Amino acid sequence: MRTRAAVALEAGKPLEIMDVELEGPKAGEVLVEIKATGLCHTDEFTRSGADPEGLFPCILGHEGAGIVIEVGEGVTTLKPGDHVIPLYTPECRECPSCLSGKTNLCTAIRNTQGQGLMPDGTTRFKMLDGTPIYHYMGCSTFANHTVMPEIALAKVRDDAPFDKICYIGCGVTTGIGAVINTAGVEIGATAAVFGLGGIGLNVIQGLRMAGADMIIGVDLNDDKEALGRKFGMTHFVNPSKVDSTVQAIVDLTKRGADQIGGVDYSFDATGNVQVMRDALECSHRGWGVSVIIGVAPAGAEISTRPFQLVTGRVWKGTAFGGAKGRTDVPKFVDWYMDGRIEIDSMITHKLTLDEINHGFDLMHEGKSIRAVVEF
Ligand code: NAD
Ligand code: AHE
Ligand code: ZN
Repeated sequence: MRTRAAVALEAGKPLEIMDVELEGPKAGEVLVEIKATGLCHTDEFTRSGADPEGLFPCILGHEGAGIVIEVGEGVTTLKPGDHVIPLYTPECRECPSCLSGKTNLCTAIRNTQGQGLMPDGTTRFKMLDGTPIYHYMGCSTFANHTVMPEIALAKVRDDAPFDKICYIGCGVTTGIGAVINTAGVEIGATAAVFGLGGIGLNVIQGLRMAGADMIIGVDLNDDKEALGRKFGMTHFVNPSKVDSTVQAIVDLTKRGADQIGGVDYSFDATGNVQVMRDALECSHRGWGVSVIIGVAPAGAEISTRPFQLVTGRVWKGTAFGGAKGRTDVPKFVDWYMDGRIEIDSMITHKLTLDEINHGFDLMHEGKSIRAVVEF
């Protein structure tokens, strides 16, 4: 079939909107009509050329929602008409990682996914001249239709609005999941969140849900302060306005007779490795846990004095908030529909596919939380 897509032809170039050819679903695969997709900073990271796994030409996008149109041979858990959210972290429930119960990082199709291919080693998308187009994060939601493996689709209730629940496909689940699944934040905790964008604000929302007492937001953009406070942030630090961000956070959190200071939990949602170091070092001696969410450019490395870890701080990372997609994503949709999590006010801009490049401009200008393309 022919469908319309925003294609990343080359690193660093704007996406080009064009008709592309899409082959139907093979065995174990599903054809999905994408109804809405968010623009996550990770799409921009790959578009820019900073992603060591970036391949071109490709169809980016991994934060979508849509409807099943057709299922391939052997598909048993989905049928045409089902509402689904694509999963860049699939859940096969059979691989050693899924069976371990210790991680959400299913390994069933990760190798081919990282090569921009379907599990059989081929692509379903082609340009009209026959040039293959790579898939992206196994999703490619910047297309009106896409083909996905059955194990990479979460079936969700059909009364939930696509233009809101698409955000559960990455940002919402990553932010809230980082707090609940990865950090395991407890009532009364203190926390610092670095980067108050589409992910960081969901970390703040997750911290409020978990019952954190003090939630310190950190961002270079002062406009983020009001947004952060709306979702539960209690204190704000702009690193450009203090001598040391770490010291500012330590000073805010000095409690008890020893006056040591430091947060119980910190989160990096910037992708900047110096920020990751600050996030670790502002966590409390003896027990602070610092969670890396941000994705750093090719070649970037983190560093700190080992003494930071010797003295009890723990450095962790999280992908998709540690969530098991087919199991947890339908629950996140229920939470949203029950009014237990906020999404609507985080969708700051709605765009057509033709306007998608404007969505990246808004992201760079710090004007959007999430821009969503509706088909
Ligand atoms: P975003 O562009 O919406 O937000 C980034 C925020 O960080 C902005 O508010 C910006 O002002 C702030 N910022 C940038 N540099 C800063 C600095 N040096 N100090 C303080 N604040 C700074 O991006 P997003 O969509 O929220 O994504 C955030 C990061 O999380 C990206 O690196 C993205 O690739 C990554 N991400 C990771 C996962 C995962 O599963 N691990 C999932 C989604 C996104
Ligand atoms: N390709 C990059 C890594 C990108 C990355 O870490 N992606 C996260 C999801 S970001 C969603 O917005 C992820 O799921 N990582 C686990 C995985 O298996 O990719 C690089 O540096 O190579
Ligand atoms: Zn994302």
